[in-house]
Formats: sequence, structure tokens, C-alpha cells
Amino acid sequence: MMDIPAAPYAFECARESTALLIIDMQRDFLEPGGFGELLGNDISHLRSTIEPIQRVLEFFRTQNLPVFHTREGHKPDLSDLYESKRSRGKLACGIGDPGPMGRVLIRGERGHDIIDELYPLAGEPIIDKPGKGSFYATDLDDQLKAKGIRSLIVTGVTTEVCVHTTVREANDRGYECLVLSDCVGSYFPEFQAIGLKMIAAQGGIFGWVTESEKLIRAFQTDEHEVSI
Ligand code: C5J
Repeated sequence: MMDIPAAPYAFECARESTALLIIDMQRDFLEPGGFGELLGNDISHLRSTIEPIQRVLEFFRTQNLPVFHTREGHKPDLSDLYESKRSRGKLACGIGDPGPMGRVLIRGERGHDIIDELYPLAGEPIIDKPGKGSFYATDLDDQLKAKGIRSLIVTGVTTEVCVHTTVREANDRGYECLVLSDCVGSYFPEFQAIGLKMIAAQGGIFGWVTESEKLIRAFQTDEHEVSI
């Protein structure tokens, strides 16, 4: 077991039962002309997560540790899209409508796919999810259990929406979640701050929070100790 410095106290995990989860790093949320920007958001708040996530992803890949990617989106026939979600916000260009990167949040469209900087390698699972949570209407739980995963290193966007929903779902399914504060992003700085506080509050009611550097250092130290 290794201890990773975190709030509210050290996060304990074992290398063989830990996976990296990268949530919804899609063009629709992070690139100009995507759904996020169409909604009037400043995407620069999310783009600052790309480099730190790249570093963590690269580290997991070089260590041969499991990585899971998720994408939020819907089937082209919209059969997995509730009317309540489609109509929410009375948007001029909403889910399923044609946008600059194809139909908004529709599987197979350019906007729906993961940004080039973090594109999954062959063999890295991509969980396509119709909801905010990564466990809702997906086989993520089965895939994690099949690999013996108990601890999730959580990254991605957006902090108070899909990251929070996923961490809460994971918490109720018995997983331990460590959220990397520099690897999750919100369009709203105040939600970023409070969203992270809410995870670690009350003794870690939903999980733990730390920075990517501390995670990588703890894994490197553990590797060194195992090899001497
Ligand atoms: C949103 C997400 N914000 N991935 N999705 O609609 O957080």
C-alpha cells in the first residue's frame, strides 16, 4: 500500500487495484465551437487541465497501469436522450442539433470525440455514457471489478457536473476516489473551488483531493521502494 498526501488525510491505495479515470475530455467541452462554448462558457478554464492530465496519463501508460476514458453523448437516433435533457435550457443549438463540429454531443461526430492531446491508445477502454455519471447506463462498474480496481484517480471535466456525479456514484459503489485538483476543471472558478471542498469535507465524504505532482511522486517512491 502507498500513502498519497491529500485532503482531508493521506489517500491509501495499492498500485495493482488503482486506475486512472479521465472524464469527458471531449472537443464539445474543450474546443472553440463546441457545446461548452456555444453555451457561452469560457473554455480556457477547462483547457488548463490538458497539460497536467497529459503528464498523469503518460505516467500511467509508462507504468502499465489501467486507464479508462469516458465520453458524454447520445446515439444518432437520440433513443438514449431523455426529452428532459434535450429541452433543458431552451437552447438555440442544443444536444442533437447541427453545430460547427457536427451534431452536438452525438456519438460519431467530431465534437463528441476526445481531444487529440489525450486521445486513447488502442486497448484503453472508452466508456460512452448518456448521463453525467460514468456509472449510469454503462458497464464501467463491471469493467473495474473485472480488473480488481478499488481506487480511482479522477480527472476530467467538469468538476461540479460529470466529475462530481461520477465520484458520488463511485462512492456509493464502494470505490475510493482521489480527485486531482489541477486535472479537473469547471467553467466557473467558484464552482471549481467549492466542488473540490465538497469532496474532501466531513472527513472525505465523497473522497480525497490532491495535486497531480503529489500523486506521481508517491507512485515513483513506491516503485523505488519495491525495486530495492
Ligand atoms: C456537462 C460534463 N457539463 N462532462 N458535462 O454537461 O460535465
